[in-house]
Amino acid sequence: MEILNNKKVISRLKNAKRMVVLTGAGISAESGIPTFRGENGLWTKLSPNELASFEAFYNNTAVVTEWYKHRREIIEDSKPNPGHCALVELSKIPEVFNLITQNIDGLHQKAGCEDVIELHGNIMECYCIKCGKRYTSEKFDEIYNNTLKHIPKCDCGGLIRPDVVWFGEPLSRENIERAYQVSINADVFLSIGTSAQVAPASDLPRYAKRNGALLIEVNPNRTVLTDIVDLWLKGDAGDILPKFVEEYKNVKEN
Ligand code: BJW
Ligand code: ZN
Repeated sequence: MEILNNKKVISRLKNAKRMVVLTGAGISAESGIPTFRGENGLWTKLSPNELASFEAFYNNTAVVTEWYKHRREIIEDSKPNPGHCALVELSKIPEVFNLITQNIDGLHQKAGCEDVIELHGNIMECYCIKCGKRYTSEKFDEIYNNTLKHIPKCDCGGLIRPDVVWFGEPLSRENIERAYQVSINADVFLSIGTSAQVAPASDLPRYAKRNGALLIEVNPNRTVLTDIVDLWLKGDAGDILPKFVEEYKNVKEN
């Protein structure tokens, strides 16, 4: 059974020149990385506000540091799945392709995507909150292992934190501006594996649609976007995306 079976959708895909993809935690679920919300979400057990904020890090440094170290170890052991790989193939088809991710796991890059707009940072990088000195994960681990209470500190005495964006923190201006720009110009916008609940990333699909893009969602579950999308491809990204890419190639060629 074909997943692209709607004439209007096919004709808009055929004429599309600019495609934008926004990914969330769901695309990495099949690589063994837990999502944040939902049934198997990280935060069904732990409250997001208790962990992913600067206040949490400052007041409970050991707990938050341990949480990130644990997640980094899962990510280091993980591999891109067929969903990530299909996006590399997809990137070669339209004239203009942009990939925006909320994920901090670097799996799109591991799969071979060269230009990824990372909205929420990358878990492999760290920096000192006082002097800004940057630390690799290897250096971080070295300091972590040599610190009695597992609270890594910089030479200057400042705490070392992961280079991710927590609640209440601004996103990199350059990245979010670029993300808005490409989304507004998109002919097709794919929202993949995100609950679309966290702003400003969650605004991007809506802006794209308002500016004329065909909006497609890939998700096994309904989200706050599902009612406004032009096409909901219900299922796991690792299953849907390889099929989507094959059928999209045919649409473009015929
Ligand atoms: C599958 C699948 C499969 C499963 N295939 N799919 C009220 C109070 C306080 C704050 C706010 C407020 N109202 C608005 C805000 C702002 C806030 C916000 O949006 N909060 C909402 C929760 C209400 N946003 C911010 O604070 C942002 N900053 C900001 O606004 O700054 C303003 C500012 C300006 C100037 C100066 C100062 C400030 C920052 C947001 C940062 C988000 N950070 C996190 C943590 C990153 C680090 C880390 O990983 O620990 O980013 S939160 C977390 O959520 C993470 C994710 O990137 C993000 C989005 O989650 P995502 O990817 O959508 O995952 P899930 O789990 O929600 O969904 C997974 C989906 O996959 C589900 O739909 C599944 O069905 C699906 N799925 N398996 C495909 N196989
Ligand atoms: Zn420092």
